[in-house]
Amino acid sequence: MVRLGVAAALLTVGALWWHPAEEVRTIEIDIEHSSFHPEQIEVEAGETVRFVIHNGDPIDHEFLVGDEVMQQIHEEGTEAHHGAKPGEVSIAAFHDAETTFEFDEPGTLIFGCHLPRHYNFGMRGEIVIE
Ligand SMILES: [Cu+2]
Repeated sequence: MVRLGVAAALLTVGALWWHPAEEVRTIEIDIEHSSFHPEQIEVEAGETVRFVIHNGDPIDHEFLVGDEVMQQIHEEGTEAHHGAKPGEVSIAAFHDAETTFEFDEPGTLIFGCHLPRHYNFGMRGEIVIE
């Protein structure tokens, strides 16, 4: 009976492990000299992506996913720290951070940093959702 129980447990773990809906893709993003690399990302509608951001700069940065309107709100806003909302995270100098975001609909979104002058300097990238 113990052996059966173990086999059943292993099967359950296996089923969860391989279930396609559980799949989360990891995309790594590097920050160097106040710009993101890569600057363009392609994802699929319905996909959940875990972004791991490596900040190689001696200053703090942010990684915020959203549309043009959202980016403008952050550009004018004063939120000092990010981390609680999906797709929004602050990355301290020479540190790594991660955030997970689910893309529902096809279209284009932007990721950007809104510390003073960074976004207009070009600290942004594009996410194409297919
Ligand atoms: Cu920045």
